[in-house]
Parts: sequence; structure tokens; C-alpha cells
Amino acid sequence: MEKIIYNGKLSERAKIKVDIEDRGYQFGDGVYEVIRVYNGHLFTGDEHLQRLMESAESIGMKLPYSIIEIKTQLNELIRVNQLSSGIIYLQVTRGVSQRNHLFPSADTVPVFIAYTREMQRPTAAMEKGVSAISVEDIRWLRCDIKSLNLLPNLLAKQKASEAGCFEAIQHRNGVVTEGSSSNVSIVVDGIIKTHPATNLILNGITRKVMLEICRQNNIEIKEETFTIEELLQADEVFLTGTTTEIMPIIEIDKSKIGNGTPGTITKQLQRYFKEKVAECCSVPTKAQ
Ligand code: DCS
Repeated sequence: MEKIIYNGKLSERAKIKVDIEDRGYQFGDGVYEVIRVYNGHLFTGDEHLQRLMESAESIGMKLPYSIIEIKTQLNELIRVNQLSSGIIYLQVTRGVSQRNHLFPSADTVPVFIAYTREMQRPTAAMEKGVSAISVEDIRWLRCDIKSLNLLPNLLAKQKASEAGCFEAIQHRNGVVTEGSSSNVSIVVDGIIKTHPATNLILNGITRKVMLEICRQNNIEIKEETFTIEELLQADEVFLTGTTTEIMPIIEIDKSKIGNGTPGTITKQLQRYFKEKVAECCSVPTKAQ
């Protein structure tokens, strides 16, 4: 029987129902995280939970549990569901109250859920590379908050899929921001460029891991904006994201990137990333 976390307790998934006046359901009034699990271990769990707390605070919500409590709950969930390779999705909404745009009274209890899903690493796509389209970024000006309001991201991803592509790379007036569910970097003359962590992008945890890898291995990186022209002319382009990992982009808007195969630096970053995962997660947990 699949278990989930519902308001701090392990519960049977089939028994939990969402209230029709849950503010997450009605308004998208809440925040979420997706955390990767490798070999039964949370990968960069602390960073994700820290971001969840910051997202909640940015919309005037307080998490109902401490980060340590949440981590304990998540590890228990991994154990009972016997998850080895996959993700944990967690979400906190402002709770259930009669529909009203105003925040509900202070005693309204946030609704906190987490569930697991098995998922393998996207190894075939990471080896071959994937294609993308460019789209206008029509989102709001607080993309740094991991809010439940994902409609513009969904529209962008759907458009990419209908064009036979993996991701939609968004831009504001020709300046690249990020993918619909990933961050974007380019490589030009051996130097990586990625959008600075401002209000216009989600400060991706995988992006942070990638920055750390670059610092540790003397790969030059500039957190600077770049244009659609620079993107199309770049030697290499890659995405970073929790489920995407480090994903080479070999074609954008039907135009080849570099020679149309994954770039050398991108492949190097993939190897370093795999090492980071091994450092954290190579020893199986007791339950496996
Ligand atoms: N940008 C956006 C808009 C995202 O939604 C995500 C992650 C990222 C960047 C990459 O951030 P992480 O490296 O922290 O994952 N999106 C999550 C999602 O909604 N599904 O999977 C990952």
C-alpha cells in the first residue's frame, strides 16, 4: 500500500482527499519542492528544504514543521515505500478556508503533503542530447519563489512537446531566463554563462551543484545574462534540474548547437555530477 505524508503523519494515499476549498487547489496558494532520491538517499535534501522554507516565507507562510522534522518524515517515507531511485514531491498550501482572496485567519492550518515516485535517471537523453524551442517568458516577476502557480510553465512545456522538443527556453525581450522546469547555461570559448540568481529565475539546486563543481574544478563560470543570439551561437548549451540533471541541448528552434552533439564541457560536468551523487548516495540505506 503506497504511503504518503499528510500533515506530518504517514497515511495511506488512497484514504487522503483534498478539500475543494484548499487554497492550493483554488488559488495555487502554496509552494512545493521536488527532491531527487538516489539509492534511497535524499540528494541535496537540506538545500531543497531551505528553499521550501524561503518560498513559504516569501508568500507570508510559515512551514508547519522544522526542516529537521520534515527530513525525518521524508526519510521515513522513503523507507516505508522502499524507494530506491525516484523523487519526493512535497507541497504546502495555506490551508482550507472559505474562498476569499484575503489570507485566512491565523489559526488556519497549512496542508502539508509529500509522496514518492519511482524514476530512473534520464541516461539515454543525457548521452544523446535533446532539442528545445525558444518562447517568450510570460511569467510574473517572482520566479525565484517555487510557487504552485505553474500555468505559464505548463503552456511553454506543452508547446515544446508539440514541436517534438524536450524543453522550452524562455526569454524576456531576447534575454534568456530559464527553461519551463530547468535552468539554462551556455558555454562559449570554454566559459560557462548562466542567468544570475535574481527574481527572474528559480535559483535551481542543480544549478548550485553545477556552480560548485565548476569552482572545485577551475571551470570558469559567469553568472551573467545572455541573449537568444548568444544562445543559438553558443558552443554548448545545457539544462540543469532535479530530474533533468545535466542535459545537453543539441538543437534549438531547429538550429544546431555547435556540431549538433553534446559538448565536451557538458559531458565533463555530467561526470563530475555523477561523482557528487556517488559521494552522497553510493551506500544503500538499511531498508534497501
Ligand atoms: N527552473 C524552474 C522553473 C523549475 O521548475 C526548476 C525545477 C528548475 C529551474 C531547476 O531547479 P532544481 O535544480 O532545483 O530542480 N523544477 C522541478 C519541477 O517542477 N519538477 O522537477 C523539478
